[in-house]
Amino acid sequence: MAKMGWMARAALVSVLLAASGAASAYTTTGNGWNTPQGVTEISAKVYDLHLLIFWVCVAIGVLVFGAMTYSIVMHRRSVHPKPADFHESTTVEIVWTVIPFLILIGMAIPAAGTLIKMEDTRGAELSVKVTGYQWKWQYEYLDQGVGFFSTLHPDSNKARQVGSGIDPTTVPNYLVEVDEPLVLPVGKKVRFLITANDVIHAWWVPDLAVKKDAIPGYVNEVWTKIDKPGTYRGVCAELCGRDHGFMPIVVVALPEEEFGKWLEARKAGQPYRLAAAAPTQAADVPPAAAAQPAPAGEQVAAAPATAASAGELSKAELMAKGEQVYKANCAACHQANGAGMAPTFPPLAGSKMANGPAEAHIAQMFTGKMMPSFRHLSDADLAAVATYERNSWGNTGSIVQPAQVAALRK
Ligand code: HEC
Ligand SMILES: [Cu+2]
Repeated sequence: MAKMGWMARAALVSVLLAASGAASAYTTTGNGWNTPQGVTEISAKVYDLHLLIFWVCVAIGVLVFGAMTYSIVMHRRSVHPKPADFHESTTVEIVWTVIPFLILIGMAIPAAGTLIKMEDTRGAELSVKVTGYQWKWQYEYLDQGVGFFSTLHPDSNKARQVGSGIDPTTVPNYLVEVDEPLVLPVGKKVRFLITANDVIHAWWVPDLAVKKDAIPGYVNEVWTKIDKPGTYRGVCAELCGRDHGFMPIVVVALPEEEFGKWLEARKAGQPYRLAAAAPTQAADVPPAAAAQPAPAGEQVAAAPATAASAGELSKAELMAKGEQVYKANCAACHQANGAGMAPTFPPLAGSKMANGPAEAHIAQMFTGKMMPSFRHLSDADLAAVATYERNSWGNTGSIVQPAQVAALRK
């Protein structure tokens, strides 16, 4: 074979590097050249299966292309001007039917074993409902009464806007970071109930070897048991509309005890803070009240956030949190500047409700008429977003505390 020129070689290497780089950009256990081994028993099995099938393909490829090349070279017209003229050999036909059959059986046995294991959600110790939305994920811990939305991190979101002027390479974990990750315990069997609220999405985290369609009206089941604490990233894997590329997944796996602490804190309305992902804070938040980024792998959530008495939040805290909740949940219809979109979506700037009694405002978020209900948000999130609406765009409403929301939650 002719020697490959250095240019061709460089081109091949860079194509391979680019391809592997794209595939491994957000896996923790990938080596850049292969599918990741992952951090679960199933992901290890999937990896082994992948390599097994890969080598079977390589062997078949070498044999088939070897035979073909040999025939083409050794039986070319200049050597054999008169082609052989034979037809039908029963023996050959039986051989080339039986061999592929055996190869298929040989691959199906380990594959079926792994598939059956993947589907076996029995004995799960924790159930999380995962709902895909255009364009975010919702996580609900079914027996713990905890639930929240997980959306693209504000830093990535800002940088991705056309003409943002922000160099994406300066944004940590660009497009694979979220405002609040899914937190899971290590060493526990976690069952996911995966569905969607609008169109088909797919929940995919390569390091867990979990990839399942999220289909409106269906609940798909899948499970994982993570062996190693860490942060594992994924993306929506089903083309789901304009912002399909902007609904990443982040799973933080914590040792059991830390997970328990997180759960308690989350029940009290404290979201998990990723190290590199302190949400952008409103300028008027005093440093003591602002949630500080935690050192890698640690959670701030467990620590009491402020000196405020249990459950009570300061106005600055409510405003900062409220702005995030508003941007993630309300701005699509009511607009970031509160101006709404006539005629369907009323302005909140100057709105009677936002300037009137808090009760009606809270009730509106629980049961809108045309507006979807937001009762799945936590008391703290609803209190914060109400406070934010009541004190932005010239509005002069009272502040709302989580307890007020809780009292009206029926
Ligand atoms: C899908 C669009 C949509 C989203 C998202 C949405 N709203 Fe609404 N909102 C409406 C519509 C439509 C109305 C008109 C009344 C109704 O249908 O209930 C409304 C009315 C309101 C009103 C009453 C305004 C007035 O003075 O009459 C408030 C307050 C409000 N929304 C708050 C929120 C909050 C808080 C959020 C986010 C948590 C939110 N909305 C998200 C569509 C939306
Ligand atoms: Cu999607």
